[in-house]
Amino acid sequence: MLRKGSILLESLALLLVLVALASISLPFLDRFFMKNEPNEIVIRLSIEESGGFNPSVIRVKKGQTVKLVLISMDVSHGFAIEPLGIDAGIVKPGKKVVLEFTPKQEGVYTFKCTVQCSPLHHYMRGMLIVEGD
Ligand SMILES: [Cu+2]
Repeated sequence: MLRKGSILLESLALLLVLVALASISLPFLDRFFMKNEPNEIVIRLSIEESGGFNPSVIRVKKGQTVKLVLISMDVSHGFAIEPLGIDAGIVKPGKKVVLEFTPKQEGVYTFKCTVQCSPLHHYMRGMLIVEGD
């Protein structure tokens, strides 16, 4: 009787360890298996309190078409680079929005969230650096 109980407890402990390991390793696996195409940049969006845009600085080449894959990790967000006339609209939780554009001018541009997503929403910004050849 006692033996059965301890086997059950050990199995439960093992299961907990496996669940913990899976939750720790999944973000790494996601990064590993999510193959980026050339010129494809994945940006994960979280409220500013959890880090905001990740990455928050992106570098692209002038005249080279770039594909931005926007993924919201929590609530609805927006994405706009106003000086370039780019607005991805709403990026819903768990949904991907893909945005393609070809920067024509070198410079440093601010991109920002356009949806009131949290108290620190107005700080949710990033930087797009367009480099020359
Ligand atoms: Cu926001």
